[in-house]
Amino acid sequence: MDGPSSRPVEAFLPRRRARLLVHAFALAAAAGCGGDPGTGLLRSDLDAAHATAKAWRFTEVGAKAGLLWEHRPFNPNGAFDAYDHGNGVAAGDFDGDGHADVLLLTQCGPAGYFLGRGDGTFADRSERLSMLGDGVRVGVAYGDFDEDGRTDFYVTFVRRPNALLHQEADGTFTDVAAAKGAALVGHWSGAAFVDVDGDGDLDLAVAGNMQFTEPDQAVPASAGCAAGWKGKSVYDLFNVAGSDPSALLINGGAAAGWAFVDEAGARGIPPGGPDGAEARGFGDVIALDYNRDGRPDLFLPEMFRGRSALLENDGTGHFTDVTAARIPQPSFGPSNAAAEDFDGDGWPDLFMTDMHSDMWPATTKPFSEIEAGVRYLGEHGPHAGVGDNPTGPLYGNSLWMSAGGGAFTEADLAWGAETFNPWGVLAGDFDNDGAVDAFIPAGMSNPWPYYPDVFLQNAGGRFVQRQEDLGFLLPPEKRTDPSILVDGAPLVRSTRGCAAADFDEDGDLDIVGYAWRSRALLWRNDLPRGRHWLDVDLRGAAPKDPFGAEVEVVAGGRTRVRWMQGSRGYLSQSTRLVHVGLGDAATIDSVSVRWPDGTVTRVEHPAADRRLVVAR
Ligand SMILES: [Ca+2]
Ligand SMILES: [Ca+2]
Ligand SMILES: [Ca+2]
Ligand SMILES: [Ca+2]
Repeated sequence: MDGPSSRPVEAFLPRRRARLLVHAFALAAAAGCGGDPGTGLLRSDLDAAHATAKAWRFTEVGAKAGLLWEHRPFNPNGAFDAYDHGNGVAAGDFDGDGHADVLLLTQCGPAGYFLGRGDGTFADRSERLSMLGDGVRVGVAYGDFDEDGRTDFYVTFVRRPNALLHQEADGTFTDVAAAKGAALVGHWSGAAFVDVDGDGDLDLAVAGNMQFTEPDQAVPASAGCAAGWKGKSVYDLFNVAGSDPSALLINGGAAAGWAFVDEAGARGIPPGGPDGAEARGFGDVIALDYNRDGRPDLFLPEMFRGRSALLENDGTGHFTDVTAARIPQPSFGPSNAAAEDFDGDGWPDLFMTDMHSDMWPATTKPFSEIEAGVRYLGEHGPHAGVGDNPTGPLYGNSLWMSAGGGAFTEADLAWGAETFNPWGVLAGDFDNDGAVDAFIPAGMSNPWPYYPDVFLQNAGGRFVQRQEDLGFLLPPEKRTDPSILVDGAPLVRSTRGCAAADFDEDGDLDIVGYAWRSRALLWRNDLPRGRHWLDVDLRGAAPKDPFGAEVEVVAGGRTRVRWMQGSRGYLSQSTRLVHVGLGDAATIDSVSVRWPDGTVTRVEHPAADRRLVVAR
């Protein structure tokens, strides 16, 4: 399984259905499926966990699944500078064999590239990304920018040119960033592929961050970490440090050899700024169609000082900042955001996770003494009193629930969406009940106290925290990693980038990520059987990856609306399949796809509990 498969996509569908039948009736047959010589993991082990699952759990199986990889930060000393912002993760079928794969970025040391076998285990092909070893990596996005049918990657860096990795026919990669006009140099964070100008090719939005290193910061010359770091204090980032501008790379298409030109300034992307009050740096970028006019809009969460940007697309890739009118009180310090329909009205809601209002408790304060479910009056968190800022930014998460037509109402506290020390929000229907849930990777690095990851199950009108009974506390050390000492104290384990895909192809979304300065983590979703689902695999004409397409599924008397999204997860990207939980509905009335060019494809009565390919 060393290269992109040339098999038609339908080739793997019968096998999928067969597997699902096995799951539905008896798992005894799975015992004959053999084992995996690479991991020692028996296929029957994987299936047995599902067969016996009575209560819903996530089981962490990263090492057993073959994800043998470690995250290594550039600055080993902790969280006093923005190097602790972490790295992105990508999940999806990269090599075209139908099985979900994983890419893991680290600041130092080798990036991880693991090809999924479809049974929840992986083959290590990390040598294919060895060209990323000479710099501090940050975020990742993927899409087929040159329409050759193979998935390509964009990887952002700190003070080293960003990489555009073109996938070759043999599954290896070539960095073509310089030739394609995409070799940006600066402090970059998240990125998202989406066709913003509607001309049929994928453009690329790249978030610029604050200038969190000193100008003479040396870039590591090899995959080894440099001995010294010259990051600015995180305290400087609030008012002093300048920001690198964000980029909007417009794809010139076949006529231009698939080369990009950065047109951010001419197209309404907020500029960066010099040191001082004008500095505006972003933490990530997502594409969403907030007013459902079929034109992809952008949201850039600003990590410090509450000036995130909701940018409305006029359909030609020119943007107007509508934040003040639509999101009058964004979170103060969000590093990430998700756009999903949490309340089931068919409109995308906007959930921002605010890390930087929460990082001010004394470093000795145990997390059990922190009031996690409240928002504070000021940016200094627990020191600032409880209650919402009446006019300015909100000092905590914010959940902007769409009221239709592009209007939003803030509903974070009403929904129970406030959490502590969150890095990102990975939204998805993890329990297949038809309502979108969210996994919140959380926890600051040393010397701040650990705070657990949070799982928000959508209970209809409110989230319920389920992380403890679902198994998200990291065993066995839970609070710290005693094997690694920083300043004489055990390392605080916390989670950063993560992404979702159904790696074991059992019909539920699993989660892949990593713990800071620790190993890769794969949370296998052990959802008891019974609820129905559909994965919609959208094959566009131009672009072939139709990010932004809207999918409407009618089943069991309910209509659910989802979107094919590029950036999903902090600095990360999740499966390109549109996963739809159907609850008790075993049959589907219809699936309608609105493609980026506005045309609609409707499929009547497709079967549930399978992958449905819809081609333009
Ligand atoms: Ca694959
Ligand atoms: Ca390609
Ligand atoms: Ca385009
Ligand atoms: Ca799964």
